[in-house]
Amino acid sequence: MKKFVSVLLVCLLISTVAFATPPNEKIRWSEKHGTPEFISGKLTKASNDKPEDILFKYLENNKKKFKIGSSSSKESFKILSKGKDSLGYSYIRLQQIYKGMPVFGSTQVANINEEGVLTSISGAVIPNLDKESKLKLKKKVKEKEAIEMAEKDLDFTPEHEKKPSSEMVIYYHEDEARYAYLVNLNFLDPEPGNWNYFIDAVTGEIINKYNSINYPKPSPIPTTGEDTLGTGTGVLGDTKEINTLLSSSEYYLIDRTRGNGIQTFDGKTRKRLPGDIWADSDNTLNENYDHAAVDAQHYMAVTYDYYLEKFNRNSFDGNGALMKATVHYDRDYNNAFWNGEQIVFGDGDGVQLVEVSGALDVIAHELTHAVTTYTADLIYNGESGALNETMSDIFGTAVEFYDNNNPDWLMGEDVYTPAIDGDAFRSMEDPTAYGDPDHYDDRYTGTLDNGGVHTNSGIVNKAAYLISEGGEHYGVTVNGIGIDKMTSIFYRALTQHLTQSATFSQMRAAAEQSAIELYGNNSQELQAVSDAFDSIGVY
Ligand code: L5W
Ligand code: ZN
Ligand code: CA
Ligand code: CA
Repeated sequence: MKKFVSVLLVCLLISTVAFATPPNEKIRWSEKHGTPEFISGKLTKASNDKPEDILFKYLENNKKKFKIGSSSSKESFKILSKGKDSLGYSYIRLQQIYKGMPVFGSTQVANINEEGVLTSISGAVIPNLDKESKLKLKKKVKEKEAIEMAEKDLDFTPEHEKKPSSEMVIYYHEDEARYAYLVNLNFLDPEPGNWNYFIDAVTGEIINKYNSINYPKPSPIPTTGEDTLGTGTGVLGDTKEINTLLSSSEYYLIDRTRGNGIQTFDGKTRKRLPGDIWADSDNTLNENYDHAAVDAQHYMAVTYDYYLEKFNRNSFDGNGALMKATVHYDRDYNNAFWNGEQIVFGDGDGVQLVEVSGALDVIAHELTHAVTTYTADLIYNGESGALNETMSDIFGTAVEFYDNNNPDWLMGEDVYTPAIDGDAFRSMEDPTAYGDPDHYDDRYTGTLDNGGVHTNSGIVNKAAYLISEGGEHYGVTVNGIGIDKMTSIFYRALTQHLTQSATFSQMRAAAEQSAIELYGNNSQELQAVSDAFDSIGVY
């Protein structure tokens, strides 16, 4: 009897001290890092502790899984942000750190439900940093030298918009971790650039570089006056309402009725940002030169309304951030972009493109880049960069359907090649129509376009299309669930589960987890997601 009691005691002790595996724990392991990239299930017992305490206790108890060596979980992760979602989950975004330094691109996000149960944690951790030989070397390069090396590499002398900056990070690249300076060079002339350089802090080698455009803050503009409604003619000749501000006898393209505002600026065909706040004398914007500004102001408002109505998201940061656009940027400029602060629209050359703000899907695409920055912050390179593009195409298209004025699964058709009917930049229904892949086996593996971010977006674009509309693809049949459910799943994935360096495989896990949370374990919605990802060869 005594022996039985002591065995029982030992068993009890083991089950409480050794933290038995949760019964429904599901782990997807990162092939690259050998650490979990997505864990879901009832990972902890219900608790009244603070969500961050629940998370850090879990991390501490699971240190071996995450391979963080002898450091404590608090020494290995820092909280980046936290909040609560519409289903009552608390989410916490983490940054991996090593000896107090951030590990570039290694962010994680955890979800804790209302009962205080940790239900998911995603984002692969870079393992065994204490065994990385290059992290034992002495740093020899000075910060100033790193900036000079990056500037020399540009092979032109830019007119800087921001003072070149440098930050020391741990950079994991091609299977090894090194100390690197992350140098940022930001300029508009002779061409727009927001270059990130990774310079080895020991050898001075340029390990990697990429351009993710970003610009400075605008000059002050009128904030007082009377909120008014103007009318205007858009790029395609249609009439629409626009929110304006009457101040000192001028009507400005300033909408104060949405979040912290929506503003449109005139670039006056120069390469300057933001340019001058748009002013009109009579609140009727029907001159040819006005058309691009009318659409920018109106379509930003439609995009704002979409995110608020569908996801209760107040502007791109969820906190009412001011939305800004500059039209008439440069001469004949065939592009539009989000620069980290605002949208920038060229007038197009009239052959490849007309004034780019005439396309609602393009405006919503660009503003979604901002939503992404404030949520998963998908790095604009390789697979995470292609996912960043996919998110912008999905919500660009979703806003077009929300506005319900000839919506389609094409991107930019309203402004693309005015002399040719029915074409576009891209198609989500059939990416191959524009040379983009619709299956993982056909992905682009070169280095152009940040590793093909606008090409490989076709792969998950196709999956998103199939989840919504259904269809057969490579012998797999997907039963569509409609655009509202499809976008709810991708929005949840973006805001609750995806992280900076997410891969296509993590995208699948994030979408499936989101479908489970929204619609249940045995739902047809989950089945549609799984089938669609099967059909594009992403597992
Ligand atoms: C619109 C068509 C392509 C959006 N940006 C883009 O990342 C686009 C630029 C202008 O894909
Ligand atoms: Zn884009
Ligand atoms: Ca479209
Ligand atoms: Ca066309």
